[in-house]
Amino acid sequence: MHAPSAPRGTALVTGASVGIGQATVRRLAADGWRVVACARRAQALQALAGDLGGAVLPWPLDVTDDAAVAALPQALPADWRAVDLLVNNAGLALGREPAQQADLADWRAMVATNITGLLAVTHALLPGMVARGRGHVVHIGSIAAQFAYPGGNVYGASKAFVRQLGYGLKADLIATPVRVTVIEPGMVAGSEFSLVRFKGDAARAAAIYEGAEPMQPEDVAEAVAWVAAQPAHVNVSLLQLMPVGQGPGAVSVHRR
Ligand code: NDP
Ligand code: 8X3
Repeated sequence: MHAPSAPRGTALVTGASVGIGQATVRRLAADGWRVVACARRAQALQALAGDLGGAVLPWPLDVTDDAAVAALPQALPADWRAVDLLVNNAGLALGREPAQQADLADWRAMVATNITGLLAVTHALLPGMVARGRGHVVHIGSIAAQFAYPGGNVYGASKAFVRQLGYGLKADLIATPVRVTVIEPGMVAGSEFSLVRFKGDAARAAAIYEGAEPMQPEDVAEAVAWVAAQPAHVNVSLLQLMPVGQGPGAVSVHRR
């Protein structure tokens, strides 16, 4: 547990109800940030805010709800509107079937959340950062953006979009003090990621981590806190982290 430090500003974290997002809210709050915690599950956000006191504003938000996201900057209470740090964390994988067997609805849901939802939240909050001359956008991508694996098809592609968007935003923001970072974690347990991916099949989800020593949500939260704490003239563009027991995959070869 980190002792609270001097006030740093206002952060907004999407997908804050569990997992990496929740750990990030806790870590940022400990660093002195006031944090708007967004996700669909209001009760979990309330519980989180209850734990952390006035430093956290629970804000139920579905990132695929275009109207709610567009209204966000004006809907937030006046003293929470100047978001200095946006952590685009809400995301999911659905299914791990080969592309030729995948469910199109799963593909659409991943695109709607990981790409379109992330875009909408960024579009809503970025102009304010530029106008105020202060801001940092952190995307939670994935190593799947770079390393393809069987069944990772659209999930990996959505995270490749996230990485490239990060670079593109930085190019557009080059004459501003606004920073952009993409954090790409490898295997993280202790979240609902695999349970969601396998649609509630707990045994299949647990098998992903069997015998491995994955990272925990707190490890990624630490990376978010670190990039946000760099001096204002330093922009960490891309940060990839894996557990020690995970490495870049070999190119696949099919042998008859
Ligand atoms: P979890 O499933 O535990 O958390 C996902 C979070 O996203 C939840 O808080 C969920 O909240 C929220 N969310 C999902 N859909 C929406 C939506 N439409 N609107 C708002 N919030 C939404 O997974 P992780 O914590 O593991 O994943 C967080 C991020 O990290 C994701 O982007 C994931 O791709 C990425 N990642 C995860 C890795 C891992 O191995 N676990 C590795 C690399 C990256 P709610 O259901 O309440 O809306
Ligand atoms: C989550 C990590 O390897 O399951 O982004 O795609 S992986």
